[in-house]
Amino acid sequence: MQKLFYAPGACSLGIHVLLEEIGAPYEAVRVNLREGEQFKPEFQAVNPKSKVPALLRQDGSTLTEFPAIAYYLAATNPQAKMLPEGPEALARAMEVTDYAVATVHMQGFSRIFRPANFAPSEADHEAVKARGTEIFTKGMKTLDTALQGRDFFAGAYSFADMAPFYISFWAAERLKLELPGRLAAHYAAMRARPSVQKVMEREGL
Ligand SMILES: N[C@@H](CCC(=O)N[C@@H](CS)C(=O)NCC(=O)O)C(=O)O
Repeated sequence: MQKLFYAPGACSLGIHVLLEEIGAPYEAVRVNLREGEQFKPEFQAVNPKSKVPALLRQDGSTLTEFPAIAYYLAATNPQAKMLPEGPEALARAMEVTDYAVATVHMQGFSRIFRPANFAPSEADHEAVKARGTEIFTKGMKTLDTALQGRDFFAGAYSFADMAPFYISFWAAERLKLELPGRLAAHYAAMRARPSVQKVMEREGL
């Protein structure tokens, strides 16, 4: 059976929800990032990058990086209809997933949660966090604009909704921020889904 390596409330949340939506059998394996399990040999053997999400597939190979895993799961499970139809919708799905992960998460939120990764001197940490706030604030607005005239990021519900979902989760639950209107409606629609409720309960969120 395929295995998803995840950490509670981490970006792996989006892949965890996608797996539930797809409905194919999988095992969810918890990695305790706070205790440094990502650096232990057991996990390094699965993902030497020391990051979640990581998908260990039935053939023994591991797929990493959120956008790649999301695309792969949607593309290999067409019955679940999580892969947007046609090049335009698919390109938009990849566009929003990359922006959410590579910019809003890794450039924005990471500066706030892990300032030491961006500046060794503690004296610079407040400036790093302020820059992170600028980046994710712009990110929230950009994601909100992308929802103009649609309820879901690629038109119909798809894998494109998974990365913005964990971004909204971090903004709303960790930073206690008010989401802009369309993004708030998207987040509420996601929270109402049985897949999301099941995963949030399993992750203890
Ligand atoms: N580019 C990676 C980012 C993954 C990532 O940053 N994961 C975080 C959790 S949200 C992680 O595993 N952090 C562990 C660490 O930095 O030690 C992806 O797209 O999957």
